Amino acid sequence: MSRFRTDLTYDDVTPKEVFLNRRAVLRGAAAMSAASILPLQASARDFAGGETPNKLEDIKAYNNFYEFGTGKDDPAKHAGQLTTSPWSIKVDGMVDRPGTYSVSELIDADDIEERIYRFRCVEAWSMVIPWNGVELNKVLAKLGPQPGAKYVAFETLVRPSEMPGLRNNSIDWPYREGLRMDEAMHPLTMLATGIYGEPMPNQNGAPIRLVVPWKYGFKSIKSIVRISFTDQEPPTTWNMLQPREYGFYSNVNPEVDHPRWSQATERRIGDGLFARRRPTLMFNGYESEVASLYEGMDLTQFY
Ligand SMILES: Nc1nc2c(c(=O)[nH]1)N[C@H]1C(S)=C(S)[C@@H](COP(=O)(O)O)O[C@H]1N2
Ligand SMILES: [Mo]
Repeated sequence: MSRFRTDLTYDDVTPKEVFLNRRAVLRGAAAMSAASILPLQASARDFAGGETPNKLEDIKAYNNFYEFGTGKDDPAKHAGQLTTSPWSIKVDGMVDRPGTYSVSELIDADDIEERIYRFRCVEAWSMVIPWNGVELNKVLAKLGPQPGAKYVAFETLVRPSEMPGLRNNSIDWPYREGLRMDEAMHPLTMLATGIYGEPMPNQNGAPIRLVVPWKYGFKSIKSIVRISFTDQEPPTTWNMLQPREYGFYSNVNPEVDHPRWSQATERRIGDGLFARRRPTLMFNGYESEVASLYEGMDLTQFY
């Protein structure tokens, strides 16, 4: 982990211990009236520069998950009915071990860790979220991408009986996202299975969702049922809808505005209505880790 921030105080704790420790802490905290932030920071690895994580209640109440409606409170209202077990994920395309996998077949419990990341939505709000999950590269390595595979594409479940938002036919379902292979293999990219040591809340993308902390939130696709390996840049939902507003890369960039609003600042959820907006950081604060992926690319063209 030395390639990341040096302010990680608990590097000697193995990921599994971190996760189990967090569960124990959480049981203790639940016994108290308010869950305290301090025990969390003692068990999680901080990739958010020491910023205070949002409260679980905020993380679960203010969401984008269009399969359940377009309102920020629709996922919390409607996602409870989603059946997340059993769950299967189809793996196909340019890969040595295609097939249909359960979550536990894809993810080794020993690889689960807890990381606090900044999360920046393209609509200029942000949160700080303690995710539980694994580095995506560990899962991809198990599947065996073939040398010709240049991209990984993801799809979300389409189940109209449980997802009222699918009636909105302005989106060509399933929700789709994709990453270039080097982005997918980057150690900051996670497949997340929980938040604050609890199983992933349905509204946040249970049972398994992507987390790419240096990109706008819409790249972090929820409730994944398909992972495909391809040599072509895959179609992605927001780019299909509004190519001028949403590019394939979607890296957080305070210097490249959305055509309809500035990306220079953001509103932190939970800060209160009159709080000062915060400056948005290049690559959401992960510049030293990820800028090299885009060397030589004009970021105003590849937005
Ligand atoms: N399947 C699916 N994934 C999705 C979305 C969606 O509508 N459907 N919304 C995206 C957007 S725009 C954001 S900002 C994040 C929100 O994640 P959160 O609700 O866990 O904060 O999920 C992303 N993943
Ligand atoms: Mo978003």
